[in-house]
Amino acid sequence: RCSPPHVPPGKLVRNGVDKKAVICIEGNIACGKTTCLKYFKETSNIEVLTEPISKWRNVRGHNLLALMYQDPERWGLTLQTYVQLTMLDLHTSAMTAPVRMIERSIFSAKYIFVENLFRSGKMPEVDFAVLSEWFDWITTNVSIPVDLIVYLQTSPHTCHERLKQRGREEEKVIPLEYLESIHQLYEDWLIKSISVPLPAPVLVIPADHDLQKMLHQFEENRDKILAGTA
Ligand code: DCP
Repeated sequence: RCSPPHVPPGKLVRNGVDKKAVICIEGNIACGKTTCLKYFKETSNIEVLTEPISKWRNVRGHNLLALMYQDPERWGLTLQTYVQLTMLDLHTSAMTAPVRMIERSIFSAKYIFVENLFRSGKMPEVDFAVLSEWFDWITTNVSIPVDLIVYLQTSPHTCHERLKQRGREEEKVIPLEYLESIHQLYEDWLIKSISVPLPAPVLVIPADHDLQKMLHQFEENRDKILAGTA
């Protein structure tokens, strides 16, 4: 994917035709995705789509996120089916600006969170099979363009500390081991490139640092990120 020097960030050109850029911000729970999205939303003219967590906490009065953390065997499929729907909705909505930044993606929902539930024995194989069939159908039949993945790479320990600090009620039961499993899956996917396909090139940003340093790094990488190139 090339972006010639005379073309401003966010205006990818492929075969001479202007193209919009879609950037997914990925990383472990509490790695700082919200800070990254907020920074770019405030300092550039782009469209930012945050994870529909408020929907997951209230589907016609039901808190699927809380149910999943209380009893993953019973409610993992329920939450992840709804996550898949809400992420599909985000990916397929009409773009309102030349550059779109999305918090996570339908890909990490499947390759990281569903995979983790299954591998840890918390999701029955039959539930995993149904989610996989849905995912395969969607990704075969629906266009989900992604130009760049920005990976906010943290240590699980940092995420655990940030998680405790923010004190989101549903997440109080999350142990360090859970964050370690999510971390491992992210590393296998985005760094080692094993196990599952990469939908786009990856730009890695070390994200264990304090806020000031993180903002500095976002600024340093601004042009690359907004151009959708790694
Ligand atoms: N979650 C899940 N399955 C998914 C996606 C998310 O179980 N497919 C859970 C993990 C978290 C919650 O949803 O408990 C939302 O977490 P995120 O890490 O996505 O969002 P944060 O607000 O924690 O992001 P950050 O702190 O990086 O800004």
